[in-house]
Amino acid sequence: MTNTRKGAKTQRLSIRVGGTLTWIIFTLLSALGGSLFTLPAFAQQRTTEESANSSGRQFEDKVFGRRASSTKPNIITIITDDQGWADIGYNNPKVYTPNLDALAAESAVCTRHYSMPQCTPTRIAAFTGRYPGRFGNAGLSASNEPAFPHGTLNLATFLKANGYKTYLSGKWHMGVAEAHGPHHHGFDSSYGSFAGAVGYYDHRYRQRYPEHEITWHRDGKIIEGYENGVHVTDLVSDEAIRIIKKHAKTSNDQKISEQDPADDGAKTRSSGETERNEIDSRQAAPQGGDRGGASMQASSPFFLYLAYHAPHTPLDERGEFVDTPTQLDPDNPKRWLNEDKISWFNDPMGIIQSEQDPEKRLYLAVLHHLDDGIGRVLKALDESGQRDNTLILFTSDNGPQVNWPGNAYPDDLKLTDFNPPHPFRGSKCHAYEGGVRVPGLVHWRGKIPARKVDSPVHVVDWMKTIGGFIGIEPEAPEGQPAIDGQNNSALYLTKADPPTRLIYQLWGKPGQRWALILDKWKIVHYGKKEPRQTDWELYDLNQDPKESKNLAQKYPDKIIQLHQLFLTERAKDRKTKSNL
Ligand SMILES: [Ca+2]
Repeated sequence: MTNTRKGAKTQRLSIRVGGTLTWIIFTLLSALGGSLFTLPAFAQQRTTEESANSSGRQFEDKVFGRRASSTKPNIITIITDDQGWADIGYNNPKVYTPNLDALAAESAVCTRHYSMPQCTPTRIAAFTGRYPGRFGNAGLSASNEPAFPHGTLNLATFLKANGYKTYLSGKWHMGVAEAHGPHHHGFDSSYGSFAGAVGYYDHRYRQRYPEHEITWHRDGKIIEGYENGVHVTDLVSDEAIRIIKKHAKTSNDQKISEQDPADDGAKTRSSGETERNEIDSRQAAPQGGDRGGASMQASSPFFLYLAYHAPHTPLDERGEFVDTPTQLDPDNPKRWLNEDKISWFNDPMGIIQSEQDPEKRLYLAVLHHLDDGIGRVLKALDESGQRDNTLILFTSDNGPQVNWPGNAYPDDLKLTDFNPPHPFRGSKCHAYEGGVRVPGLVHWRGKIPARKVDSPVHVVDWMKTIGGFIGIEPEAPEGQPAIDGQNNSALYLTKADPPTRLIYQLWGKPGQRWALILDKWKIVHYGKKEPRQTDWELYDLNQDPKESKNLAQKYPDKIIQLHQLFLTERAKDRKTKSNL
């Protein structure tokens, strides 16, 4: 009955097609909050209907229409956990991530890709297309509370309503009770943890939340034994690979494997669990067009939300020694026990081995393992012939964790300054660049030119941008917060002029951290009370990406302008304790 209700909700979603550039302009004007200041050249050039119509036709030809593929691409959104801007090889040669670097070499590499300052807020923004404050205060920092109400338009319900099979592999953390799990928010299949960071080998949440400690599930049902003993990066990657293989066409281009992703994972579960999953999978079939068996499934694209737990603490890399938690070697306290025999601590370039600090070396090993998992997912796309028809968006949920107290999990290590140095001010949970400026890639082989994109983009853009790629505009149902963000598909596909970009940052408890970005300008304030105009720091991110020189005194008019824009954004937030 639950699934029947879910399907009815999905069908009621209001979807509007077309008018894409007009919509971009509307979004831009809305974001700018009216005529508070002179529109930049980009906006001025496109404010006439004639210009919009002409450009719109060109845009739709390239993006949605005759010169583009008429087949909707598969979509994979990859979010890693606490991977900072410098925790990837293409930004930092001291990090070994060859698969991500190879992906970057074929992608739009977003040099100013923003997240929110922490896990749950970023996931809300990425998944719903709204800033987390639109739903209430509960999602302004990492939270176990429900992140948004049932029925909220999100990537899964949006894409499911448009013919996609929808999958989650990995971390959810947008309401960790079963009643608010991903299986209630549009996923045909979901696998991983309801809660946030888990132990890498036991897949349990933090000990101080006993009601949420057992969290590893498939389709909302706790998996007996939590897949104990298998590294979380491998579990999440293997699930993604199963999904990709499931959607692969066979040589006759008609049939695909009828094997459900749940089947391959049955080895570690009871037969009863597997039977329940098969039943649930059938019940969760989409309402239209995908009920006729394998040949029908072959025509359905898939959406995979691939949310890795790594490289979040507790860091733990055991290799083949799965019964031995990561620990220092008593005979050589600068080395980890068995380190030389664990492949993740070793790479062909010798990059990881050359790091002298064992804690940093452990972190690099975690990144190496994560990169390997993503590489295996990409390989599955290649080998199944689906790479060219798969759009991939990659980012991290926030900046790096720098220190970790340990003891939050069994065998949890205390770590001090364990991240590689990174070039920005602040780290995880900060509104300064170090907390929110993260790696970002947009990849669609043969469609998106490989290049650097230096204009600011944000995960809150994903909903509208994906809508742009598939030619369908997501629209919030009546009574729901309007969708934030902007459609960047033209920016990636056609090298269109970057629009003026406003980004709104807010992080919650215990103190409030506030920021707003308008292109190169950024205002920041830390304090529990709502910021007044006189409270802001001001930075020029082009000249001073490290945010070292406060220009508030020098440019008072800029402060006035950005403060007014901040007030416009803040007025859209729902200032309630709960998100429900
Ligand atoms: Ca995180």
